[in-house]
Formats: sequence, structure tokens, C-alpha cells
Amino acid sequence: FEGKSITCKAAVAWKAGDALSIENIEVAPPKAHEVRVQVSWSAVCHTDAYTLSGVDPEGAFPIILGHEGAGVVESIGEDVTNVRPGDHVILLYTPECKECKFCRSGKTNLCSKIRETQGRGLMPDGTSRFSVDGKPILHYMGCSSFSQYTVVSDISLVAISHSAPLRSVCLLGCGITTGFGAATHSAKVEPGSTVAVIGCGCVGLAAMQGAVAAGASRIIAIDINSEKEAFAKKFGATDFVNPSTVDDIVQHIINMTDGGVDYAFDCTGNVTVMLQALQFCHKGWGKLCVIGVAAAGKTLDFRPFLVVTGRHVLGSAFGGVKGRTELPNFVDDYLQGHFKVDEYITHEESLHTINNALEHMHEGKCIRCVVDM
Ligand code: NAD
Ligand code: AHE
Ligand code: ZN
Repeated sequence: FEGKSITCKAAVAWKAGDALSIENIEVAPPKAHEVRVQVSWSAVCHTDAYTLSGVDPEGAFPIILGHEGAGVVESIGEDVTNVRPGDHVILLYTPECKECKFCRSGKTNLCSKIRETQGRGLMPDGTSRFSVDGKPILHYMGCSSFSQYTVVSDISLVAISHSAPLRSVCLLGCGITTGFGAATHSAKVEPGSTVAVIGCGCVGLAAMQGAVAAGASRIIAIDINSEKEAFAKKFGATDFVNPSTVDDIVQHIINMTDGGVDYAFDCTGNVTVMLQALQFCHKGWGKLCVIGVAAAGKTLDFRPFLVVTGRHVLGSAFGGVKGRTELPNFVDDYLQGHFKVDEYITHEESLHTINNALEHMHEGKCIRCVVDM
């Protein structure tokens, strides 16, 4: 277990708002219960841009962002038993230790074992494995997939079938699993339901894919960008509404649905949208599932009468999915042609042009950009 440090390239975020900078970094060998992974492909999620912009309360710099990554295990530290060098893996920003109170509860996928150090950008022992010229660089969400090599906790990755193309299944590390699971696991959409999805990026489209799988009969896609309509229809939306083309989006959706939707999914992170979505949930049973991540200081303020009269507010992280237990099955379903993944990939860049990937996200034609590391 006396591994050597590796020198490789990574996209470093030196400070909030700056472009990512490609640097030669040192990646220290994995310590006990840690795994060093050669990242093959990483996609860019809106949350990476959110943290880079400086509005994440946990965002600290300098940092190596990226949390939608897939690669190959290069080496393992002491006491690692769940993966071996050569294994193909997906990184898990929501780890699964299978031992903590949360993992054992049967009620949540939010593992607590390493959450505190992960939120501070550090490995569980409180230190970093990344450095540039001897200066430590922080980890991100327990993954840091914007590096050619990364070190993660052994509970923050899962081995998958060698047949799965890593270019595609990296998307299961966040966006697709999050949206799909929010519909199937967190909100538990029922057959015949009416569903609204606000925000037709990867997460929103995957929520539609989940709603279709759960048997929803009507799926109303909502986005301020009308270029998203074609994508939404391809992922199962029955209707598309651009809120900027209607007077009052709340009344509009209530009128379309005889009183409101059974389930609404916020995939924007905009708290005004979240409030509107709660207001167009059906009285007595409508559920708002918050997936979008709001900026520091933003709060969701609503009239308690909305919930007194039977509407519910819930939320979802990583779609309520337990990564180590469930992700290999998602991969197998994809390999058998039962689960859309490739359909989300609209753009490709290389590590050297990763800043273009962040730009693409703001274009209507981009759902996910994969980065060849
Ligand atoms: P994205 O940028 O690809 O898509 C967002 C979509 O929302 C875009 O199509 C945009 O046009 C639309 N939009 C923005 N503002 C809107 C508004 N006011 N009304 C209607 N539509 C609007 O983002 P993504 O990667 O799909 O992520 C979506 C959100 O989910 C982000 O907030 C992200 O941080 C969050 N997220 C949360 C989790 C989780 O586990 N909870 C996981 C992944 C992403
Ligand atoms: N750090 C932020 C919150 C960011 C956040 O909510 N992250 C989501 C995942 S977004 C993936 O693209 C999440 O899973 N949260 C649960 C958790 O434990 O972080 C803040 O507000 O401090
Ligand atoms: Zn994400």
C-alpha cells in the first residue's frame, strides 16, 4: 500500500466566478478506506456551475469541481474490500456506508458517515489528496471528477459492469439518477397521475422519464426556454408551457388540470418557481418535490394554508437512490435497452476545453455535455 503520487492534469477553480484553469496537479496515493480512480469521462451538472458562481454556502476555493464521473480504479488503500484495481466505477456524491443511522433507517439515501468533511472539501481524515506546487486544493462533493485522477472514500463509488460505456454512464452519477429517482423513489408518482416538471434540463427530463416509468398519464413540461419543448416531448411530456407566454402560470396550470397537479417537480432551483409549483399542486393531495438547488440566502416562503389544505412539500437528493445498492441495476437496465441514458448527451468536450462545457449549459440546445478526461 505504499503508492506513489501521480502527476496529472485537472481543471482547478481558483476562485468563485473565474474560468476553470487546467493545471498539473499532484494526486497523493489513497489512504486506508480510500480509492484512487482514473476518471475517464465526466459530465457537467448545473450544480458545478452553481458552486463555481460563488452562491453555494459550502463552496470554498481553490477546488476541483465535478461530480458526474466514471472511470477505472487505479489503486486502493488499506482495508478497501468493495473494489479492486481495474474495476469500472461511477463516483457517488451521495455515498452509502450501509452502517450509519441514515443508511440503516430504510427511510433515506442520505448517508451521514463522511458528510461533514465532504462539505468542507476534505477527505474523511480532514486532509486533501490534491496539490499544486505544494499548495492543497479542495475536493468537491466527495468526487472531484474534473481531474484525470481523483481520490475518493471507498463508500463514494460503486463498481459497475465492464460492458457499460463510461462516456454514457457517468451521467448516472448525478443528473439522470436524480430526476428519475425523485419521481420513482422520493415522490413515488402513481399510475394515472398528472405531473408537472419545471426546468427541462437533464434533471427535469429524467424526472419525466421517471414519471413515465411510474405510469403517469399526463406530464406537463414547463421551461422559460422554448427550445426545450422538443426534448421534453421526446422524454414523455404530453404538454409544454413556456411561462413567459401566459399571464399567470399558476392559474394556467390549475385550469389545464381541473384544479392542479398530483405531483410537481422543481428542477430550476428558483424559489419563486417552487412557490408557484406548490400553488398549482392539487388541494388535498398534491405534492411538490424540490430538486433544484437554491442560492445562499434564498428561502421558500409560503402561506401555511397551502399545506393545511393538504398539499405536501418534500425534497430529493440524488433521487433518493442508494448508490452502491441500486446503481449497478440502473446500469444493467440501460445495457438491456430499458433505460434512456445516451439520449441526454448533446455535447462533448475535452478536459482542455472544459470551460466550453460550462458555456453550453446555458444554451437551449444542451442537455448534458460529456468531457473526455
Ligand atoms: P440545467 O441548467 O441543465 O437545466 C435547468 C433548466 O431550467 C433549463 O432548461 C432552464 O431553461 C430552466 N429554467 C431556469 N429557470 C427557469 C424558470 N424560472 N422557469 C422555468 N424554467 C427555468 O440544470 P440541471 O443540471 O438539469 O439541474 C437542475 C437543477 O437541479 C439545478 O438547480 C441543480 O443544481 C439541481 N440539482 C439537484 C440535485 C439534487 O440531488 N437535489 C441533483 C442535480 C442537480
Ligand atoms: N451545498 C449546498 C447544497 C447543495 C445541494 O443541495 N446539493 C444536493 C446535490 S446537487 C447535485 O447536483 C444534495 O444532494 N444535497 C444533500 C447534501 O447532503 O448535500 C448548500 O446549500 O450548502
Ligand atoms: Zn449534479
